[in-house]
Amino acid sequence: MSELRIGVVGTGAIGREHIFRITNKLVGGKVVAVTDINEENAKAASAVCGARIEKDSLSVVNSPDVDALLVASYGPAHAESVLQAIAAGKPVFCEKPLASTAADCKKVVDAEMAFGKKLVQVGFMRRYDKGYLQLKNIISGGGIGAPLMVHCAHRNATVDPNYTTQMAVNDTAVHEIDILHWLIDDQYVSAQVIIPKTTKYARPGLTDPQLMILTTESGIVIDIEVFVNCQFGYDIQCEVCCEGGTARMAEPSFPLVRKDASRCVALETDWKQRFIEAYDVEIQDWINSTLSGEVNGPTAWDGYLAAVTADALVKSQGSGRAEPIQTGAAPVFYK
Ligand code: NAI
Ligand code: ISE
Repeated sequence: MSELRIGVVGTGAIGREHIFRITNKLVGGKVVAVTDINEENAKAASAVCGARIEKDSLSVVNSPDVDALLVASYGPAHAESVLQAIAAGKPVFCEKPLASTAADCKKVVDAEMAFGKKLVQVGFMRRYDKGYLQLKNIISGGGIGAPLMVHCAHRNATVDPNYTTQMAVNDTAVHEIDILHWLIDDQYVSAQVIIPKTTKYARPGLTDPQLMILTTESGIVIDIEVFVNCQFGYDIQCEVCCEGGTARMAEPSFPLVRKDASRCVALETDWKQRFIEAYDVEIQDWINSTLSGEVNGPTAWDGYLAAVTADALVKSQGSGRAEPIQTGAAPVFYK
């Protein structure tokens, strides 16, 4: 196969971003079919790439000219499409979260293992981001010793009115949940959420900011500030404090401007630009590996680990206590 013919389920913000990059920037992939429960979004996506519009996810999966599926619908709808793709034996890239419950993630893991070959890649694009890769190299190189603590911030300027307190975990912190265990090569054992004073900019009923604490098997403590109405920009921070030094992720580069008796450096305003290179590398890698017959990005098991950890954090949002995390060892299939 020299070209991967892709069907896309979900053509909202990131669905259209991925369709645009596959069509105009990357090589080896072509979007041939799209579907969305919102007809206008499907039409807008079709206008970007010329793909036909199918009635639903199953009709995309079962189209003979669709080699692989890209799922960018709403989290609770992901598992159904991914399971359809596995049933058809077709590779599938699924945006995070793999599913909105650990139980649904487990269904995907079980179905994939029963099929007997990896078909699923989860959209944890930070694993392709230069800043995190640089941190990983420094830490695994051993030059600054063993990690003891990790300090992170995930700040959005604002969020949609339908964003909920639980989404701070499932939609937002899920990126840190995935990237941090990969970065420090350790397993989470407990999760806690501490609720500070809520900002006046949060819509009524939304708890924002939240401070999330994860501890690992070896005793590393991680704090993640999730603040989705911070007003000033899109700001992702990560600093790893080790026995012999610290490593802080490089900031995206902008010119230093001197003006009005101040020195200013711009910030990104949303995820689309902040991680644009990571998304490009991620989707190109998915196309290449799928064409070569070997899906090799973040796995369904990674999606399951993230969901189990997210469940513990959500439980702690209610209890205020540190909640245990039990995932069990990764099946040999995923090692
Ligand atoms: P969105 O709301 O802009 O788009 C979602 C689209 O899916 C909508 O057009 C909606 O009508 C459609 N949809 C919902 N259920 C469907 C179904 N059953 N069948 C077909 N279409 C369906 O949301 P956005 O921001 O594009 O997010 C989509 C997914 O991508 C989410 O899971 C989100 O967490 C993830 N995401 C990942 C990012 C990353 O950094 N990796 C960034 C933004 C979103
Ligand atoms: C969004 O869904 C994403 O995945 C972005 O990467 C994240 O920064 C944002 O907080 C989420 O809402």
